Amino acid sequence: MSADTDQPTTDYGAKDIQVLEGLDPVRKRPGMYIGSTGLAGLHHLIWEVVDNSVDEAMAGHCSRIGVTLLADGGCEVSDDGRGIPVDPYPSGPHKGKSAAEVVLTVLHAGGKFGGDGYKVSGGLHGVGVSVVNALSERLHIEIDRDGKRYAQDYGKGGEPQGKMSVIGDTPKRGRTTGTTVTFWPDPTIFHAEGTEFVARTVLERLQTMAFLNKGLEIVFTDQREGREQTVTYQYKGGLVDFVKHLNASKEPLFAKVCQYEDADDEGQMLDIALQWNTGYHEGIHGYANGISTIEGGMHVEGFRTALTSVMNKYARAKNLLKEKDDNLTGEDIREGLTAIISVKLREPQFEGQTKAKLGNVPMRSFVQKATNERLAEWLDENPTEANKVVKKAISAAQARMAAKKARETVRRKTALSGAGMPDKLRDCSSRDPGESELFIVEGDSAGGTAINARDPRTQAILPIRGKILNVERARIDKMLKNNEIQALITAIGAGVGEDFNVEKARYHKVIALCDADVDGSHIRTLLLTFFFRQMRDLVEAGYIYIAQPPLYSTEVGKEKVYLKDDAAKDRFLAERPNHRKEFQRLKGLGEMDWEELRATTINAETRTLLQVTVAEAAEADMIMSVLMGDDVESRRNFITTNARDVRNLDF
Ligand code: 0RA
Repeated sequence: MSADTDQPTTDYGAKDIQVLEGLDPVRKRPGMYIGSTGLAGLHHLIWEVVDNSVDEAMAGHCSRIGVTLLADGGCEVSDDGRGIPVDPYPSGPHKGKSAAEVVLTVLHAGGKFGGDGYKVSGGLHGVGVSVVNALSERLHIEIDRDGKRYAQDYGKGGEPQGKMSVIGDTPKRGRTTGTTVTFWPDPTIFHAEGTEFVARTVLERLQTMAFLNKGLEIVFTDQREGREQTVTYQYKGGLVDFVKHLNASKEPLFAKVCQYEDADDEGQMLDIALQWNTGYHEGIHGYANGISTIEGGMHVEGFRTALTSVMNKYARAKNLLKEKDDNLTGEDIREGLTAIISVKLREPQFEGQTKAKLGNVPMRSFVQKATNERLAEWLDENPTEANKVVKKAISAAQARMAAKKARETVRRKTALSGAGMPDKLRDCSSRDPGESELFIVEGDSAGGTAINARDPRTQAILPIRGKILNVERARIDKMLKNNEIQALITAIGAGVGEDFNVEKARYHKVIALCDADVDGSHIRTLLLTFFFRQMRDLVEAGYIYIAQPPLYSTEVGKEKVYLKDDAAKDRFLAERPNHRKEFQRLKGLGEMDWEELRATTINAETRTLLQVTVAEAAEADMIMSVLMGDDVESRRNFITTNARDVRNLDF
């Protein structure tokens, strides 16, 4: 540039400037590329490599992807695609390197070669395999193409160890083209949580990928010692199978699944499937380029808008709505709906707190238009099913109005009786929610003991009797009529359901204190379900806890010793091999006097509390339904297969 004219002085322009980015920035700030260097980031490496193979599948060139966790800690991802091109660049900054080497050593190289044969799906995972190479201690690639097998190795940080070279011929039968990437994560990068992959995490993601890519076969193999297993996912029905899978633990309102696809010339694609169940909760799951959009976004917005409008039009056309001006709300219509909105697009923009909300505005009208047309068609073609949906929405509307009345009653009661606290509540004297705790205690007698055991300044006790209503089955209007629930809502003081405002909560610790027996665990689960459904923000704020009364007691000399659980008992025995006294299994809170209860369970200095977290709302939604719903069989299956993974729910 010349300073006085601000014009280029030669025809040397931006097109000629080659910025070669090495992999150093990735090792300096890994979080920028993979989100974290914890377990989530570690698994991100797998998603990144698998996404490339899925792209090849989406382009129609790959039908099988294998993911293998090797006994030595590595991860191998193979596909039967065309194989990444290996011919050397004839000129330019990468002269002599193969395209594959460029993909593995140059940041953001993915979409920039191979003409339009290869489009990177982009998004959160779309940072490229070079990032995986940069964060690995070692990486090996093998490519089958043109009858030859090519291979290349990379060392720590993605340093090439020699050139891409032919190591033999491709097998004469079976898979003759494809790419296999094997990497060993660098332990100096993932030092905090280690480099051990979690099979369940990988399986969940691969299953979702298989649902989202109809027909694609994904084979997971764990070769690690003692954990050997092989699982194959392949869904001929794609999203139809996905929706059926999600509704399997519930009772579908009808067997049919509504499904439609669309694409335009801007590269926008959609694939949507939906089915209602007889439950009351909404489960709309959005994906953009295979990435879960937990916070929703334009695709989900477009779907919801169209759904509300189509259903109202249909109900009105068929004279199913009594009042002329009475519309079904979106919420009424979405009650019991399970839907998958999967879209694909160029350059997705992920926004929101967790970068899990799709921001591309044109996607809204694209989904809206397709849903307006195709869902309306589906309703016309399936009148029996359409009728059931409308009926369900109408009854949801009635329940909504009844619930509003019930809420008003609760509110009025609160206003009338002065401070308005329930009779059974023994409140604490502090008015600072930050230091106040509410113990919900099962049974009046244990309640009495807890009242003596507490610190009356900061600890409130609310005894509840019997089993509170099963909230998964009960609609909110019924639930709100229940005395125990009313007392709970009033004591917490922050409203309920859509009116709930966590900032008004009177306690920042709400602690379920239940017996260590079957009834106790049932009541605890019911309480958690209620909090999850109706006071979700309380769970998300980390205000819900589970008290842990001890399971055993024994005597050492004259002193009574309490042991929290079997592990504590084992530790105790290991330390005192000569212990001869009996262990008593404590069934109920009632077996302890108030001093014992204080020491073991209530006193903040000596107790242990479990904090209840909702890490994945969608996951928790399913767990709650399985645990509380009507399908006993799936409940039993779920508990036997996942018992160790649902520790947060502690049933
Ligand atoms: C660009 C061009 C071609 C294939 C690929 C990329 C490709 C990339 C990956 C990454 C993982 N698996 C893959 N498989 C293929 C093919 C160009 C051609 O053969 O015409």
